[in-house]
Amino acid sequence: MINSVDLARTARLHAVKMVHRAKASHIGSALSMIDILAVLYSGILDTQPGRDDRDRIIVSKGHAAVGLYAILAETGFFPVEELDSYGQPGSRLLGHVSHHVPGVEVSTGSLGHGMPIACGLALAIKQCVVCIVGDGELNEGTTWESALFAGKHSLTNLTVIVDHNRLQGYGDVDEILGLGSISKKFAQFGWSTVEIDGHNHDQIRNALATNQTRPNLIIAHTVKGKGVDFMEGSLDWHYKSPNTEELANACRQLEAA
Ligand SMILES: Cc1ncc(C[n+]2csc(CCOP(=O)(O)OP(=O)(O)O)c2C)c(N)n1
Ligand SMILES: [Mg+2]
Repeated sequence: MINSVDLARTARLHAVKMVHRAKASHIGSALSMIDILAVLYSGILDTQPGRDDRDRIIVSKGHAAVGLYAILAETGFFPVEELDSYGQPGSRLLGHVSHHVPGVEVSTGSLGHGMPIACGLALAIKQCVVCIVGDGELNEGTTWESALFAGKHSLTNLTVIVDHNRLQGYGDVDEILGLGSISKKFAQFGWSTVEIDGHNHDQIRNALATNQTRPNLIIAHTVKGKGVDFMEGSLDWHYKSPNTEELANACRQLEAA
């Protein structure tokens, strides 16, 4: 079993360096979900590529690709050195999640596609299917068609984790198109729901470990930009890239964590 706390810290450091080097966006989105990914890839699921009976993880919020790439490299899917090529011409590490990268099940980035694919997979196979979606992403109409479908087919091998950081690309999720109670809505569609601290690894593990009798929705309360004080809860870091000084400051904080 990999130590998920160490994995998350290392992945955060890679992620800030990658977006700095590539002058890329979405660091806040990546830092928001890295704890969830670190637990998922710490050995509790069997995600080894090439085996038909592997568990599947779909990161639907594909704009947060640096977080996933850092975790996949650190857990042996491809060499860690390759992370340096992120966003460079010819690299397979593109700005959004690409299935050309070892370990990635589905290319994502156009929001609203991961959940329907996860539902179809969960209907077709017996293994666990876990899908991470953004809270702004829940505004996509496909969310609600998928929720209805999963409830109707009692997809007990399906878990959807909402990265509930309360921000999307241009503002506050509740102000832009409020979701009301996500939990009550999914319960109405036949799901079991649980709310957790999305940065607490024990809570993430426990929310996944339950014996499911229905599709499982985990509402993970998170902080966009988690781990770097000037990025936490700030909309700026959806699109901004850290300059050299900001990178040094971020690395100091993450190394000391
Ligand atoms: C279909 C579609 N519409 C718009 C976008 C542009 N876009 C990229 S990220 C984003 C906000 C996503 O917010 P959220 O799901 O809350 O993710 P977070 O970054 O907060 O984790 C938007 C609107 C997109 N990628 N796909
Ligand atoms: Mg969000």
